[in-house]
Amino acid sequence: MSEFTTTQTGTPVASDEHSLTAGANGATALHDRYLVEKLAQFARERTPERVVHAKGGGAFGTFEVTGDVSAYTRAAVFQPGASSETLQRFSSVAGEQGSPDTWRDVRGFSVKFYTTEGNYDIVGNNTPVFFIRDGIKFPDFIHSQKRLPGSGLRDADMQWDFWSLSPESAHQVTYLMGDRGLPRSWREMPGFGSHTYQWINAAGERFWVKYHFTSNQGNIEIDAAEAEIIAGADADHYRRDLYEAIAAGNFPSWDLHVQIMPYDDAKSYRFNPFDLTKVWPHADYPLIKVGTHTLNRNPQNFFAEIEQAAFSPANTVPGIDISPDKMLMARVFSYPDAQRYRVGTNYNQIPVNAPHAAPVHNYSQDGAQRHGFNSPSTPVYAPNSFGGPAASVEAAGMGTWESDGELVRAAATLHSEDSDFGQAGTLYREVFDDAAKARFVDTLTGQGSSITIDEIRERFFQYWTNVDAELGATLRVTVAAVLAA
Ligand code: HDE
Repeated sequence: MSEFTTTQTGTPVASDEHSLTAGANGATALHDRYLVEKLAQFARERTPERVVHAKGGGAFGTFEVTGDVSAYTRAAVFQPGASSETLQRFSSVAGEQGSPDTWRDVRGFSVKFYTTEGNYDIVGNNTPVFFIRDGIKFPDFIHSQKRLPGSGLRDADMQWDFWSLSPESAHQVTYLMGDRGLPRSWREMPGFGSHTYQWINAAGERFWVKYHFTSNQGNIEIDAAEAEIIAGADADHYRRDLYEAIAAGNFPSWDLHVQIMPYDDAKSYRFNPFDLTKVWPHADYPLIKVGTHTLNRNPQNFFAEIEQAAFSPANTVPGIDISPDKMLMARVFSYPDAQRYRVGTNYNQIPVNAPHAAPVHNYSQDGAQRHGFNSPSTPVYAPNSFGGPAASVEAAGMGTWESDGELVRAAATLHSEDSDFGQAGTLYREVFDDAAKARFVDTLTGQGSSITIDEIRERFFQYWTNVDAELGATLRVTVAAVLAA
């Protein structure tokens, strides 16, 4: 016999099909506890979706170190020969839970390493840069990409109004409107930590670092027409592709590389190395291989293990820290804040978020849904004289940097070659081949002709002229032709 149905508290119930009623045709009794519990539980099945990166999917995996970067970081997860369990989540940024995977967008690329020194998260994207360089603009940027409050529709005018008034977005928008905006699958795209992070070695020496995950499946993109067909036919195309590949034993993998900048180079480098709208040319800082990340286990329960997963740039481990990137500093506040709201105060006690290879010792207590706790003999405060956990600077292996100055609201001091449009122009001219350039012009022609306000369309032309004068001139002609048709 199979098990019988019970209430949430384990009591057998009498029926899966019939409510308790006064006679077979009569009123339903409010004291049908099982009916009430079942409906109440159902009404609470959803937590709020992520305000950005709502649509996604993921899997568990293994990260194996094959290189030797011990000269740059003491982090156990990156020491020669180390192997760690991982969780990865991929996502789109702007669309809601049910939105089609193949809408043009940046894709999220989050990896949680369950290390012996606690969880380490790299929460990046499939592009190495971002639209803005100060977190204070993020809510405005996202509002402009989401939906109008009245019609509930996405809107080219507000998207291009924001972008054309925020010239620092040009590099990322060039990636987005190029082929990188439409990967064929999550398996066939790269990932980047994007920000500059800090590494600290066993001797306490500091380095600046950028992460690159290169896909062993190659980088494969689809064109806009194909993306549109897939969006209609299978909104979950990427989620299905990943799940089916792993279920069939076809495990996707990425090699993790880093670029390392000596600590003192940051002061005099030609670009501000903490500006998230810039890449570091490989000629200056070549890629160094760290190891390979392989996804090899599907979730058993999408909600418990993927929807409730909480990734955060605040989750660092000894030998790894953040940098003076204003975006990154805003993010280390924002993610745990979002997760306390979205998942709940004790979100880090949920199995997928709790450390799997390191113990937790601290004085946090109580709060909704708590189920992990210290023994009653552990003191509830620090410092104490009863042998409770004590903090250790040596164990923490934290990063530092010098900082001095008045409290101001100002852009970072310019380095010699800081410019909003320079690297965007290089990407267009030197990285895109002729076919990619043609697709890019097509996409931008569609974008430019969907702007309805002349002043914003004029700023759109100026923005692309600043990226590349010839490109700007071409768009004036192609957009005019569409509008005249
Ligand atoms: Fe996020 N972002 N973000 N973001 N982001 C979130 O976290 C935020 C930024 C990224 O798979 C949220 O738990 C701010 C850059 C990914 O679960 C939220 C700023 C990059 C994911 C949040 C940024 C990202 C998120 C939504 C500007 C790439 C999905 C709910 C300072 C380098 C993680 C949540 C997953 C998710 C805030 C900018 C990537 C609200 C304030 C830059 C991949 O906390």
